[in-house]
Amino acid sequence: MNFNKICVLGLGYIGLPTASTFATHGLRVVGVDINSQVVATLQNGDIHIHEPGLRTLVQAAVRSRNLVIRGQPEEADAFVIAVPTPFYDDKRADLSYVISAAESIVPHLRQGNLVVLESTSPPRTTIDVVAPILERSGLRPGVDFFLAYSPERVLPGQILQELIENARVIGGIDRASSEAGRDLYALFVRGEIILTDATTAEMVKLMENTYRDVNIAIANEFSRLAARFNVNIWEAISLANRHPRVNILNPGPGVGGHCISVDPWFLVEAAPDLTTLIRAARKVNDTQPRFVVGLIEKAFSLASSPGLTGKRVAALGLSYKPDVDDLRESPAIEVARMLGEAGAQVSAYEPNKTGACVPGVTTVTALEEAISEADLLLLLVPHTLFKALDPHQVAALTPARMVVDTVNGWKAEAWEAAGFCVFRMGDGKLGC
Ligand code: SAJ
Repeated sequence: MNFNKICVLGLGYIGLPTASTFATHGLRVVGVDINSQVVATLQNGDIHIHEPGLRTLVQAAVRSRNLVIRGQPEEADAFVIAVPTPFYDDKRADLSYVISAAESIVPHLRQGNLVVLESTSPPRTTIDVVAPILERSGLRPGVDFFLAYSPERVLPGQILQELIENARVIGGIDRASSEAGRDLYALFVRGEIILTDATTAEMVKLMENTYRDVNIAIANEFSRLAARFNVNIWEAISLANRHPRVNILNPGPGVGGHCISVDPWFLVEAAPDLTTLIRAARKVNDTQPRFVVGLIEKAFSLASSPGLTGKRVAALGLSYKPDVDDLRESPAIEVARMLGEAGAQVSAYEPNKTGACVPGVTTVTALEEAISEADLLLLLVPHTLFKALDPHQVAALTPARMVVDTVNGWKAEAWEAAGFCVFRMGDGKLGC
């Protein structure tokens, strides 16, 4: 199938890079977002998200005149839906953005078009939710137009490279739809393109992120065991990983982001009777911030200053992982919030989103401000900037002499040599 013009619905972390990449590969692309602020920002040549290389790519796409930004879709050869699928408080998938995006395509759908859903969705969403909406156009999926599911699999921080180089799974509702999807993505994907059916492709995406969640959960559970048995988990993991068939991931303050902490719930929702392990892993990762707060309480107790009330804590990092600006579902925020609720005075500094307004957390715009009146420095996210800090220079800027490192981001010996008492998460040998 040939494509001249496509519409990409949703201009977030996935949609914007995807739309821009299609545009720089010669397609005419209409990038659509329902948020008028996002539309205005992009139309003014700016971008609203932080991702290495994205600004340059978007500017090149706009300059080539192949990418235009609109608030509504229009007629095109293909429609790519890349809107968010958050969850409700009870962890059920909120498909309202997918539904509205599909509905907005209906008036513009024409014979021979291709529609691709990229948004992570519960199994059967393409067939049971998207197809019936598109049928309201009077056209039949698989007969009059092609319909496929193709998961995005890119890692925030490396999106532009992975978008092109990762293998791409395309699941059509029939063979012709899979092949139409392949023809579209082959315009820029250099990784292998593998064709399957729509529901398998949906499952593949959910399985990948659930697999990672379960693996991080076991690392987090190991970190709790290490504290109990007076073992340094970081050393233990590196030794266990010398086994040729073992690859334990890193423990930390929990699992965040809009993917790994959300997607496993879509499987739990779809089959509650079959997902005991998945649910248990979610519980371990969701309760890890509580474990971190316990560690901080322990640190103050060992320093003969028990309790959290009135304690001044400099929380370093609020994003869900290093070197990104994304705060969604961030366990670092959860830790900061819980400390505040327990009476501590938390000053949080996130270098990638200095102006962020985070409910329940006091944020500051400079590292010096966060640490200048602190009793304890709490490393929550191993940003490159934080890992590179010189402990002697930090010591001169803060009265704090205690450090809690939840991510093994700092060399304990170096910080101890600068006069800090270091408490590392997952290190049973606590104290100085
Ligand atoms: N984390 C740990 N320990 C680890 C690795 C990660 O605690 O060893 C934490 C991170 O700090 C973060 C969370 O897990 O809070 C998730 O981070 P991540 O880097 O594992 O994954 P994401 O959410 O940034 O991106 C994932 C990727 N999926 C997989 O690796 C299977 C990416 O390829 C997907 O495209 C993305 O989800 C998505 O959009 O679904």
